[in-house]
Amino acid sequence: MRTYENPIIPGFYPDPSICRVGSDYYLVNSSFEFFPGVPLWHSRDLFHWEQIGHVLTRDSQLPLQNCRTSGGIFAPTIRYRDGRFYMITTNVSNGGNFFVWTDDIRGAWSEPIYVDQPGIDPSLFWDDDGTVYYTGTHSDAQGNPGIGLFPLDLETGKRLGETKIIWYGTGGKCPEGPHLYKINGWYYLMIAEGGTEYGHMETIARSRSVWGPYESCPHNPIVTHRNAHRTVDFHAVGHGDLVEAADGKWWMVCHAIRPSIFMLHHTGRETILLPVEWDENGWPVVNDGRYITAQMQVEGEGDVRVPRSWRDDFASPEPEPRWAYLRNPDRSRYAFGNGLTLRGGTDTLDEIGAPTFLGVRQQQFELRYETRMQLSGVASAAAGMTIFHTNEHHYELLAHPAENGLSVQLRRRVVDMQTISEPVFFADTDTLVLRIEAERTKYTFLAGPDATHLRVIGTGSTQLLSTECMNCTFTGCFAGLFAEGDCTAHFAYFQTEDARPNTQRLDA
Ligand code: 6LW
Repeated sequence: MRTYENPIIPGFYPDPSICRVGSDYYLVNSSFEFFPGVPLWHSRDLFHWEQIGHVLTRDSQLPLQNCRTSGGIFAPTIRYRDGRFYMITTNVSNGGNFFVWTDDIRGAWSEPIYVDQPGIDPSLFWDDDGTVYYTGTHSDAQGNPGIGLFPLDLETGKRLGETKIIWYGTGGKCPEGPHLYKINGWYYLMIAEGGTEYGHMETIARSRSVWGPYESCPHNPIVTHRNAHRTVDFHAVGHGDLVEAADGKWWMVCHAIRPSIFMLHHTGRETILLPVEWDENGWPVVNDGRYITAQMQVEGEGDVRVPRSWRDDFASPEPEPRWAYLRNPDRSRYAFGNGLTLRGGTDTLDEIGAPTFLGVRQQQFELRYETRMQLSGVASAAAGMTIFHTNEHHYELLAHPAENGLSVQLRRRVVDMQTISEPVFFADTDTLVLRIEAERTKYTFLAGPDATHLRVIGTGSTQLLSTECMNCTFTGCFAGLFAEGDCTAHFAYFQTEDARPNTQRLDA
């Protein structure tokens, strides 16, 4: 037997969609107001994933200027057909539903081709006769939400027929995240229902015609944790996509949340992997009907651990794919190669703007983040390291240039509350080591002249950076570097270390 860890892609990587080309798997996630858009992953075995880049890498593909928190890019779908990859998604803040394509999965993607269809969660399906169909959310004339279908011209993005609702789901709210599959002569339509919170579920129906009528699976929902006890590893399981592996086995990727404490989560909706069997009546059974766990046992050899520690010295002229900007960046304020240099601008982390910010998604509860920063500029400017969820929910360890040294404080913003700690002055230096110790329910912020002489500057609760404390966010916490105002900050490295006690490390 093989043990693998869920999430297979931890951190704020929601709404996964997957496709297989030979023995290569590709997976994409939604990305909202963060740039580049639609993280793109590759695997050869469904368990080990490498981010190979993003799909939307140009401002012309991804206009996010001033988009609201949790605006921008909603759920994507990735599909492959006749040598070409397609990714279809929604920019809810600018333009709506569109798709892009590429013939080189590690190269650039096309300009957006917009589709004249409201709603979200678009997907593409090729029928045996070559007709391409668009499915997505759609409401009927009475406003009842369901899943709409229409034929699509992939050259132009033009619709080739009216949208017809083919299924309303099983009665859960927000029928969404549809994907169509043709398996053994049946058209299967799998969707998410119940909303992406604790009532989330996956349901499926099938028909002999793509236009329906669709018959609901007798054991729907095929996966949900809506009735699970609060102590289970995952909640809000849903928004799935099916894939047949090269060996003929079936799997589902979907997203789930890991509460830090009851009903609160701060690491976003994360991608998990679920084994799927087909029963004697041709209906899918997910993980034998059992709840999904953090340690999954399946057939196979070799246990799989998700990496937790890494270091980036910013040696290359471009940021590694794990890094994200907030909305479209002013690239003149970033310099990579031999460390990272940030120049502050007028936007701060408090606004719906494009502050000088570069972050990585927080992927585990217990991590140690560290950097070394050299700072110069005016006393009113600031730079440092932040735990950022939205412009109203962020904590930062910030340094101000001061007369003959640096003054360090912990600034915490939670909606209308803002606290700033007493300044700690470090004399005769323009360089500090900054560290954030992340634990399940708190962050500890430290600074000092070197990694062996750090002082605690302050602490902050993870609870107040949790999604449930916000007005609808689909995102999660980042650990990031930032600069505000007239200053230049040079970061020699950014390091993430597994901070679990040895007793909890399966690979220790
Ligand atoms: C996604 C949709 C959803 O497009 O949230 O709540 C949207 N469900 O499926 C953003 O993740």
